[in-house]
Amino acid sequence: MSFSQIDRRSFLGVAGGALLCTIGGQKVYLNQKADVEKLATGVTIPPKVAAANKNPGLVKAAAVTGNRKEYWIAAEQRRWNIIPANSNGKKRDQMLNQTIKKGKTSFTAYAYRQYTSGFGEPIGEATVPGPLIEANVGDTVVVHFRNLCPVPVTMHPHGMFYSNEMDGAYKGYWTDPGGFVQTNRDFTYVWECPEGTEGTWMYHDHGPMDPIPLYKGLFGPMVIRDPNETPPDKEFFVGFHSFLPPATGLPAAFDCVNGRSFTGNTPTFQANIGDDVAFHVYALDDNFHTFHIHGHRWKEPGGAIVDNKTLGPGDSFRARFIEDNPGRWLYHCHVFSHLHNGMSGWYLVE
Ligand SMILES: [Cu+2]
Repeated sequence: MSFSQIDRRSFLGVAGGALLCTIGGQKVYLNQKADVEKLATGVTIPPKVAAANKNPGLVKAAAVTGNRKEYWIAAEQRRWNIIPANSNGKKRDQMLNQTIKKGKTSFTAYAYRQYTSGFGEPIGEATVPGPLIEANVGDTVVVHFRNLCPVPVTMHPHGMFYSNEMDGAYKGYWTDPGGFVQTNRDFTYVWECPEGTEGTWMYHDHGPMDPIPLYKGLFGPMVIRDPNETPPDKEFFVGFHSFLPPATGLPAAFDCVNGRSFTGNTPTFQANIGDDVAFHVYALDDNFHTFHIHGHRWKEPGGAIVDNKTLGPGDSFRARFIEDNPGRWLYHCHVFSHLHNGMSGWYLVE
């Protein structure tokens, strides 16, 4: 079943809908609201986490072996509008030039927010997706993480190298403290970027409430650069994901790019003829997506020329090309039910 097939009637219905996950013994369905705070009360604190709560000295700081790249990031609650109204008070789909009628579009999201050193000052708002984590090959990324959400959440990276303790994943009885960061607690993740980790990646919550916090907005882009490679002139980050009723409490499901839905609300990217352009693309929900840019094509590492690339859940890749085609272009997921449920945006080339 596609998320866009979840209509208001099935949302309000008592039964039906595919199983999304089971948390604390409770089943969560794709088409029903879920109370994540209530679900959290059914989750037992794992023994290593309980022991570390009593004796914080049990959590050993991981060694920093490379050039230190440091971040302070909190997970916070904030109101998030998937389709903000324009200056005329209308919620619009610019691609089809029509007003969107999907009812309420605001909910209380969970979002990552970057701070200055020592959690001194926030650097902007908490956002969906979270702040870009970037490093070079040879760096060690140190993320000081603080959970200000009402349920245990974490940060789990793709692409990097890390020890078992730095996984940021809930593993039931075997969970380490970094995989179960409780409300108002901190954890410091240390992730390595040795040779072979260069690429486009992402990070996301992988705590005991997984995947509900991710569906509430806890994910973000990550890039590890090869210092020998010329950086692109323009680069864009495209996160394909969805906001679903169990996470938002909203009646409708939304297919999104970077936290927003429908062309004009999703990011509008801009480049000039001759620019060396990089699109960093990742997908994080329960569906397969395809990334397509009208009027453009790029070369895969194997040499194949593509203009439409499939991504499964948790996949990521980079499309890089020299800009050669002016115009107002669409970029979008080519699964039609996703495209027409908001997974598209503008790419403007002058
Ligand atoms: Cu899609």
